[in-house]
Parts: sequence; C-alpha cells; structure tokens
Amino acid sequence: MAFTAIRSETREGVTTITLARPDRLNAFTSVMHAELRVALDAVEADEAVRCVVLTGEGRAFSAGQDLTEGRVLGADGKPDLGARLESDYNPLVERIYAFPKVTIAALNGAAVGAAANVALACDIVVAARSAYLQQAFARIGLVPDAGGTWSLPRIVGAKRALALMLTADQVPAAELHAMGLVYKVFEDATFGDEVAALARRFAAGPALAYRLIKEAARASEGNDLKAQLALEANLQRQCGASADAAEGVAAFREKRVARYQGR
Ligand code: T3D
Repeated sequence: MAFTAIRSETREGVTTITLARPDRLNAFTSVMHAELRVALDAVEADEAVRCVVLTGEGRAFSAGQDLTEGRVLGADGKPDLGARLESDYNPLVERIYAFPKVTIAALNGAAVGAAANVALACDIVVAARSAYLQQAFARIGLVPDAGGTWSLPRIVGAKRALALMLTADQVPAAELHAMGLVYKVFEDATFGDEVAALARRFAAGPALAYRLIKEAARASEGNDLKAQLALEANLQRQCGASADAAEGVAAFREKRVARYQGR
C-alpha cells in the first residue's frame, strides 16, 4: 500500500512512522488512521523490528483531528463525534497501549488534542525542546478523548490533569518533563539523532523481556499487590527460561556486550 498521509521506514530493527501532512500540522484524517493500521500490522508481523517510533514531519507532531474533515451525522442530523472515536481513535489507542514491541512517541513539535493522547499511549514519550502538548479540546467546546481522561490523571495526578484539560494550555517540553509526561527533552538540533540512538538501544535489546515488562506494567493498572506479585513470578519464569536471559548472564560473566535474539 502506498501511503499518502504517513511514511513508514524501517532501519536497523526500528520502524519510524512519520505523520506526514505538514501543511495541516499532521492533523489526523480517516486516511491517516487507515494507513496507521496497515503500518502497525506490518511492524507487528516483522520479527526483525523491535521498536517503533511515532513522530511528525515539519514543525508539529500533530494538531489532532483534522477539523475540516467531514463528520458523521447521527440519526437526528447532528454531528456524532463518538462515531469517529469508536471506529478510529479508540482502536488505535488500545493497540498502541498493548503493542508487543517498544513504542516511542517522538514529539518533534506541537502535540495537540487527540494526537497528544495517542502519543501518551506510547511506552516512552520524548520531546524536542521547542515541542509543546495541548489538551486543546475545551478550547473548541469538546471533552478530551483518545484516552486522555484515563492516562493524564494516572501520569500527572488528578488535580494537574484536570487543570491541563480545563485550561487547554500549551505546556512546553520542559514542564512536560517536570510533570512526568515526557521522559527526556532533547535539544532541537540533536533531536533526530537522540531519538534514533534511543530506538536502536531497544532494537538491540531483549525483546521478550521488553514485551513482558510492558505486560506487567499495564497489568499493574488494575492489579492489587498479591495479583501483581503472582504475575511477576509467572513472567520471570518465562523470561528466565529464555535464550536472551541466558545470553544476558553469559555476557555479564564474560564481560562482553550481549547479543540478544529476542527469544
Ligand atoms: O471533529 C472531530 O471529530 C472532533 C475531534 C476532536 C479530537 C481533537 O483532536 S480536538 C483538537 C483538534 N485540534 C485543535 O483544536 C487544534 C487546532 N489548531 C490550532 O489550534 C493551531 O493550529 C495550533 C495551536 C496547533 C498551531 O498554531 P500555529 O499558529 O502554530 O499554526 P496554524 O497557522 O494555526 O496552523 C497551520 C495550518 O495548519 C493552518 O492552515 P493554513 O491557515 O496555513 O491553511 C491551520 O488551519 C492548519 N491546522 C492546524 N490544526 C489543524 C489544521 N487543519 C485542520 N485541522 C487541524 N486540527
């Protein structure tokens, strides 16, 4: 499939998916959603790919939903904005959240509205110094979607999340970092290189352990301590019997760099 709204490039075990409608600040359309589904299918199916980076072309990560795209109308003739969430955003967010490989949202610039919350579904969010995030929904009379009302309170706490959603303020990268929404801020000039280096680390790392770490972290959202301890024991049993764990320990003993196979 030839993409028109995104680009997908694979190199050294990393697929970089770039939202590529720079003249619209990479606003999401139904075509972009369809292309993302195809690109993520390919990443998931390719055993050689161990990390996926989601970023944007030009000066924005994405300005959220394309506000000029036609809306589904309900039976009463009024816009049914829930329809697009159910068909496009909700499946995308759930898929990224549970994706079996490491996902990095690389905020090269503004991450606004639904796009900000798609980014927050990724495992690691990094930002260029000039990037900002904006829960812009209330500015246009809407409620945050794409998982924002779920993820934000969990990441920054209830009060701060509410303030971000009610004010719809643009929050600069340094503040995002201080709040824990962003893992690292890189200078604009070196952003691409820093993101590539981070992604390469995951491409060379123990993919099975990464997948199970993600599983444990996600499960902890709903588990009590007893259930989480039992899960850890099960996951460690799987990991401990893996070729990667044997290699990791052997490399440590032999004082060399481990060569992980992802099994
Ligand atoms: O319809 C539904 O289904 C509702 C769904 C809601 C989910 C959401 O994502 S709600 C949030 C939607 N997004 C926004 O409200 C953001 C709208 N954009 C802006 O407020 C500003 O563009 C920014 C603050 C992001 C950036 O401002 P600035 O001054 O740096 O850039 P700009 O000049 O406003 O934008 C550049 C161009 O991109 C411009 O087009 P032009 O004038 O050069 O022809 C602008 O219209 C276009 N653009 C920006 N955002 C969107 C967009 N076009 C379509 N949809 C957008 N979201």
